[in-house]
Amino acid sequence: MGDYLTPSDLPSPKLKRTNTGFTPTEIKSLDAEIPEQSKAVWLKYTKLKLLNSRSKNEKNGKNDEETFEENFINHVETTLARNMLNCDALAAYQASSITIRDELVIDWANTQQRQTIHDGKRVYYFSLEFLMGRAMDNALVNLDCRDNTKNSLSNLGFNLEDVLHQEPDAGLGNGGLGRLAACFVDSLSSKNYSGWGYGLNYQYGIFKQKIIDGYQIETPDYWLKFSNPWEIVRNEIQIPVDFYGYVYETYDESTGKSKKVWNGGERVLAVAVDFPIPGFNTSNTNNLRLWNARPTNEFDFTKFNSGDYQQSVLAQQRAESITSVLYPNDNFDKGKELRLKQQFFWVSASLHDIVRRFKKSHDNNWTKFPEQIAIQLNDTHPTLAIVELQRILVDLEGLTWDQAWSIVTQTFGYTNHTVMQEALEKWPVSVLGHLLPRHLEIIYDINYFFLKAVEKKFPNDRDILARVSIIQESEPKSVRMSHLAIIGSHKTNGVAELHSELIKTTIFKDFVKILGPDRFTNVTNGITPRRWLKQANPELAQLISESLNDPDYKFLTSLTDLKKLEKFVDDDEFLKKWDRIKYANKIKLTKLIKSETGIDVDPTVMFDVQVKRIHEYKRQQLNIFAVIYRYLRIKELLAEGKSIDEIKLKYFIPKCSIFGGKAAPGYYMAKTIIHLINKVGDVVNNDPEIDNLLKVVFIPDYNVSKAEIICPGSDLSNHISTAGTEASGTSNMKFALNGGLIIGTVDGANVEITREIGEDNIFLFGNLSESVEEIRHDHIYHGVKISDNLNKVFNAIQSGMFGEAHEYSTLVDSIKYHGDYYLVSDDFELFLDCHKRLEKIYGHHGGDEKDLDHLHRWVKKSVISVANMGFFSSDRCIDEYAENIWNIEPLNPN
Ligand code: 26Q
Repeated sequence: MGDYLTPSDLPSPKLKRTNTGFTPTEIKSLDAEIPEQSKAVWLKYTKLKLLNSRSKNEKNGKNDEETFEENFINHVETTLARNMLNCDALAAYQASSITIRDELVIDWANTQQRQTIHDGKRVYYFSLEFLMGRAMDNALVNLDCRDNTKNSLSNLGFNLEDVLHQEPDAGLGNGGLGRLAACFVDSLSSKNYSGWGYGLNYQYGIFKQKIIDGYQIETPDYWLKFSNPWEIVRNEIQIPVDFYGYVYETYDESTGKSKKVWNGGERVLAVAVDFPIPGFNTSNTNNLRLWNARPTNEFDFTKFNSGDYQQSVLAQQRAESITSVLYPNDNFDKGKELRLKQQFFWVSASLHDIVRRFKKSHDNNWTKFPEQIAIQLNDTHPTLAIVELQRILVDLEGLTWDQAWSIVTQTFGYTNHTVMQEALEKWPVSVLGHLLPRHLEIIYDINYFFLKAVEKKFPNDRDILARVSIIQESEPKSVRMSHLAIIGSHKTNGVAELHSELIKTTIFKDFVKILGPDRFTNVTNGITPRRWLKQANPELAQLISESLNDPDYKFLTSLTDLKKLEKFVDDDEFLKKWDRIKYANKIKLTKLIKSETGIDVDPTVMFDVQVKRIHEYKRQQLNIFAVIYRYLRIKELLAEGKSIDEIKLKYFIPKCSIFGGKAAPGYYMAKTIIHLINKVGDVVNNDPEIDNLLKVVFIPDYNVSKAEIICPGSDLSNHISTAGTEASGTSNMKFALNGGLIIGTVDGANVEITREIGEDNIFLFGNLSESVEEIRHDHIYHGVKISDNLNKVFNAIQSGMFGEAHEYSTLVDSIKYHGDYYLVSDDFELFLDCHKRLEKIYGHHGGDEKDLDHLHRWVKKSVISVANMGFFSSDRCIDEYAENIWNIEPLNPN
């Protein structure tokens, strides 16, 4: 926490100042020790409220623009050691960021001090991923100083957009789960909660994707190349984390009982790096603390003395590899020891940091721990935190097992993000026991006590014990992290209603029987409207602000206000303005496409988008097969002598299919899908007969910053996962909030989006989740039925139309001959039909303002959708967690 105001020239105080913030009593005594003369000097200049200082906005009579310019130039000349003559856009970005950060840090220090004095409950969001994207634009939006900064930069000779583009994305996540964590910390600050994020400061974020010859090539994302102006390295906060070693039992003289001692074999230091998280329209500024792994100064003297100096140094260097790279798997569990090491390093450092802060104000009053602290586990990745807290309390603090376990379970909540078996985390007992021998013992004890209770409750059911055991008696024998997470927390939640129902009735149904239905709940995901509306789509946000007569953009923290937009649905002038903004956003997207792929796209055609991680369950293959079908059919019609105009009028509206997304580097099938999309693009886009009827684009290296351009520029987006597989999806919300319509299956949050916006405003198709199991069974026993249309698509692929046929045989065969697990064949015709339906409604728009049909049919749906998306703000979501799981309340800065 903020160890602000520790001036070296203050006389050394009697009270030891630590880096866990000051309690009110400490402030008084520290204050009393500082000579009045020195205090006067501090008070003259400080911006912090610690010493009852001046208000933060007093700026010596300068206006905001002048203040920015002065601070900017100061940072260019001193911090960056540059000057007017050699200040390029990168330097301008760095100086701007540090200038803005200076503001943030004051709010942040004041917030931390206020929270410490208030001494209320705080939530800690443990996530191995925070997919933050760019920080500068977001800070400008949340601090409401974008216009001033734009003017100042222009006065200084720079263009704000160019400067913003210098910032690399903070890509510390794979996809939905990581971006959700980023939206959550934004909402925690904006809604005045005391909430910190805890994670890892990877040196390499999610890889950069290049497309070469249609293939995905991964290159490293060294995002810290030019240093990171947003990070505050807290070199003084160092927490040792141990691995390996052995456990022994000893007699504890103080208690007269025996106790376990873990003697670690390798020690690594966790060094804190803090990121201030600004709230929108509030000075509440929370902290995101990410850890760097650093070697200790301790040396392995056994190795040294045996002459193995080199080895000893190498082991030290090994330490840094722990936080070096983000694992690039999304929804797939791949058990590598380094990943487990990352997990323990992170949760152990975070917990010791939290416990240290707790002990400072509450000594050893452990029963207060769950009244002061809530910890949310973002999926099972931080599950070891349950075991580590139990170890801290029992082995290090001397609590009894039961006392400790009660504290542990009251403290933790667990969020599940998947029902798919291949994504549920399991660790071989041997791997876990080698890395963390004491933790494995504790896991066995937790399991023993749990199974004993289950046996008591269900004395005649032997099978249930094997099903719910934390230990899976498989080859290799494994630890099921989800079982441990459920047992060690007081609430488990899913991330959309359908998903939360599914976990209760399928993968965790035994736990519902044992623990009761109240241990499970739903919190439907949300997104932050600051980034995903104001920042990504300033024109639409402005139109909304004007139409709602809300000049301060209050709707951004009260998103259900959007409902008032409904009164404009029959106002043609309003619909035209709305449509013009969409068109302008489509033009921006065509520029991105041109610069990324060289392809010219006509902005008047329908933009049909699917951007997300590439995964068989998300079914990009279904989409590209439908595109191939469309191409083949257009070619047939042309061969029959039909003109392009006739085809446009009677068969297909002109459209551009836009794809984007990364495949996990080891995921062959996903990479094949990317290759097919690109090859189809090559053929279609270079076919001189096709005109603007069809284009196929793959935007390389899809990331948060590109999503900010793509979401506002789509007419239609695809959320077409096999029913029951996508826990929630959050990009569906981003598109809908920006006035795009959705084509989707009855899956994840699509269900609730439909409920909110109305079924006339979304295009749903496909088999339902309750039928999936039966259909799969059918595929295996009666074979997969391929329709004529789909067969034509397969034949085209197998004819070599899109490059070597054998490159796609695994993909095609998985459907034709290997059970079509994701039901592509079952949903294909339904998908085509759904397209016919929605294209009739879209009409032959062609960007024509006088096309009232398009306005009244399509644009009207767009307005109604946006008007009813208020529910999907991550603010609502955070309020639900606060109320139902964390039991915390906001702390207003005023
Ligand atoms: C596990 C073990 C080893 C290595 C990696 C992983 C791993 C990494 C990332 C497992 C899963 C993930 C990410 C999962 C994810 O993003 N899930 C998505 O979460 C979103 C937010 O709740 C949902 O909207 C999506 O439906 C869900 O797929």
